[in-house]
Amino acid sequence: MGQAEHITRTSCRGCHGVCQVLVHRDHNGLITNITGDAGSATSGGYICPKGRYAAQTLYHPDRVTRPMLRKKGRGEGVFEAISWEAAIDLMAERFDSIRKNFGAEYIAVAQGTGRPYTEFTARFCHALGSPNLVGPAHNCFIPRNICASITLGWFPQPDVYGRGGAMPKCLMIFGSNVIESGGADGYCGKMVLSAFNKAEKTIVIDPRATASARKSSLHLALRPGTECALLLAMIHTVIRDKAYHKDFVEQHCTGFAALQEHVRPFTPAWAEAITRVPAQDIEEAALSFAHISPASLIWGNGVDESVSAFQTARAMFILLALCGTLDVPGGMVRWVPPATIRCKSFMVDSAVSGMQFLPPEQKAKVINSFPFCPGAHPPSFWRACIHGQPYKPKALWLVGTNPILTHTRGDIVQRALRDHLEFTVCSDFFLTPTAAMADLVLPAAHWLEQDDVVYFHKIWCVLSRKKLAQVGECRDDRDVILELAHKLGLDAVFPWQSWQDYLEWLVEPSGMNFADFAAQDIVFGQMRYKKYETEGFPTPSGKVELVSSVMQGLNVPALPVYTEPPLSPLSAPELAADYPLILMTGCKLTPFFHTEGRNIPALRKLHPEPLVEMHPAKAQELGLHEGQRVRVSTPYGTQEFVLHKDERLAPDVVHAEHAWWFPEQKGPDYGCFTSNANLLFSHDHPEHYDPLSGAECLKSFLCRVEAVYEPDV
Ligand SMILES: Nc1nc2c(c(=O)[nH]1)N[C@H]1C(S)=C(S)[C@@H](COP(=O)(O)OP(=O)(O)OC[C@H]3O[C@@H](n4cnc5c(=O)[nH]c(N)nc54)[C@H](O)[C@@H]3O)O[C@H]1N2
Ligand SMILES: Nc1nc2c(c(=O)[nH]1)N[C@H]1C(S)=C(S)[C@@H](COP(=O)(O)OP(=O)(O)OC[C@H]3O[C@@H](n4cnc5c(=O)[nH]c(N)nc54)[C@H](O)[C@@H]3O)O[C@H]1N2
Ligand code: SF4
Ligand SMILES: [Mo]
Repeated sequence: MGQAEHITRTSCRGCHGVCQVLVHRDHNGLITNITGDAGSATSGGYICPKGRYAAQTLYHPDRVTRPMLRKKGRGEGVFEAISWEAAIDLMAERFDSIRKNFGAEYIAVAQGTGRPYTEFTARFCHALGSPNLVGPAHNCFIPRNICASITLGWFPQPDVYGRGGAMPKCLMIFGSNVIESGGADGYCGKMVLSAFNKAEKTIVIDPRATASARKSSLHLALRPGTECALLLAMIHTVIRDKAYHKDFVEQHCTGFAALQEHVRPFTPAWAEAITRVPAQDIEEAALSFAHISPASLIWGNGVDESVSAFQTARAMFILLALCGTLDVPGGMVRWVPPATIRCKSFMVDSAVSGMQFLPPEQKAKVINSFPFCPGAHPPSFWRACIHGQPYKPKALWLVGTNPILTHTRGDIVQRALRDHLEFTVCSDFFLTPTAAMADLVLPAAHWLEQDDVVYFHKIWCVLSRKKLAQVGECRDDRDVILELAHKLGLDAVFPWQSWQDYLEWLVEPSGMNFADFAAQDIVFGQMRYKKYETEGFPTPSGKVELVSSVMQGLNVPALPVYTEPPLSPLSAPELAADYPLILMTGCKLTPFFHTEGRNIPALRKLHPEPLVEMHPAKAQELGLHEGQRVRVSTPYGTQEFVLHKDERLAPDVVHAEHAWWFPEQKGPDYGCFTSNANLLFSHDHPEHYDPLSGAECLKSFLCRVEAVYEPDV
């Protein structure tokens, strides 16, 4: 390898991607190193292992580099390389025929977490006329987003950058571990840590004593799944002690009297019995959040993956409103995006998702019975593929997702893909367990191979991304979507000729072309605070709806109520006798992004095996030792993990990692059914879902842990 001759500033997309990084290339253009960018306003020089070793994914020998068509049975692993033209022609022909003969709802598009392609996958699905966009959103972030839109009309974000001249004085981290995992939801762990270190009061609400919990002023180690009860008691306290912001509540909220009445029974003592958090700690957290201003909040999957997910989010937004922290510097703000770059995030402008192009009669055909679940409800969708209720989808395009591992019941997902769907396409970097089932596999471009206007989540600034490499025939997902959309006659929704053409259109109002924009690297929005004083809140009443009129209209509880997890020591004591441990799954791991990274040597070395974490005292009681193979069982499945003692947990709470597969093992399964935390859950019990968002209780279940018998020879 020659000496590094070029260093280019770009932005990483190894996770939700907020870090600006420096990519070092040698004189042959080969990427030799990736480092943090100390001058970055979004990441301050941070880089995590996923970013640092990104070129190991880019240049990986197992990467899919050409479109591949299945030649033998599904999952037999025999593919033939075909041209892009043939691949796109085949998709256009199959999608068109299904659309004409059966209806567009029979074609579904599946996508993963927030990734570069998301604004175009949704748009393509809706343009085609299908409501069946399938993704992990019901368990992640989007219920909070939808809840925000009905409660206050926009999604408040923590103002942890200090650009408005104030940093949060009180910072609450609630069911999020972004400081350790590296980045999430548009926030870099380092920037959150720096705000955390500067705050006068820090409150961490997490069943585990995470790094931030250990450093916090107050750690509430609640029982998993009881967040809503905790929040109801915090609201009770703030109202009881008249600690709420009276002017804000009087001028900008509806329903205060009803709320006051509603929370009267939810005392800190009531919540202590449910959450295990001492009543005085609940009071201290509530009063600190109300009195130490500005107060800000980082929250995460700890609140999403529960049967109370939507009501928890409602309670949280109510607390934010009562504490008067909305849209103040250092509080929970509505970012102002750069005015001269066209919007590219459907989180900011729902029109980007193309939902307006979906006819109402098609919208009604969505496979989803939950009022606030976006797109298709994945468990319902996979079951529909097999049982045909309400109908049997025929085609599926999976773009950047590995649902055999990341959705519950990968066995059902695999059956749907292998035995039921008529035509499946998977766009990915690798032949994952999911891609191995597909009829057609498309080689996706990696972020190092993409030019982009980086907008998703980072709505206080927009970043640039630059194409710095090209491996084989890998191609930007969005460019593929554009070509296919044009073949299917969807030009009105996709008026851009090519990806490059779209990028030029996005930056056009700024007077720059894409090259100028890319050279500038970052464009800031002009932040203004307290915009509600002149604009109100974009809800039906124009105010923050403490009592939600939208929920009243749907005849669902319009003030937050707590639901006990369906499998818990309180709700199912008989079951708990056999399954005495509370199971949390899928807390994010620094070296991996969900299923990604298991085949990257530098990352796998950092975390070689699938772990289940347990308190040392409990391990001792069960006679289990560090590094031992153990079975984790629920009433719905048994999977194997390696035991890791972890003092951060309560003695009756365990954590099993998610998304484990073993690319070094034999396909098509690559060991994906051995240590798959998502095989421990069930699909067919309605009470296992949040009735409002369809969220699943991935962080509050019951299990037992036993040694795997290993014969002594
Ligand atoms: N039990 C349990 N399960 C969970 C969770 C949990 O906490 N517990 N967390 C859930 C959450 S929060 C989420 S968001 C989901 C995530 O679920 P998914 O988004 O399905 O995550 P991945 O499995 O990483 O799937 C990504 C796949 O896309 C490929 N890929 C990456 N980038 C691109 C790209 O730009 N284009 C294309 N075409 N392919 C790409 C990767 O190689 C990988 O195979 O998992 C959920 N699953
Ligand atoms: N390195 C890395 N970074 C990632 C990802 C990744 O896979 N790897 N995934 C990305 C994605 S898609 C997402 S959605 C985000 C998610 O990132 P986070 O929101 O941080 O989600 P988790 O790590 O799943 O859980 C966060 C914390 O919630 C706690 N928790 C568990 N159960 C409960 C509970 O019942 N109540 C409460 N209050 N807390 C609980 C856990 O102990 C954990 O510390 O991370 C993103 N960033
Ligand atoms: S935290 Fe995310 S964006 Fe930052 S370097 Fe790591 S993978 Fe890249
Ligand atoms: Mo997520």
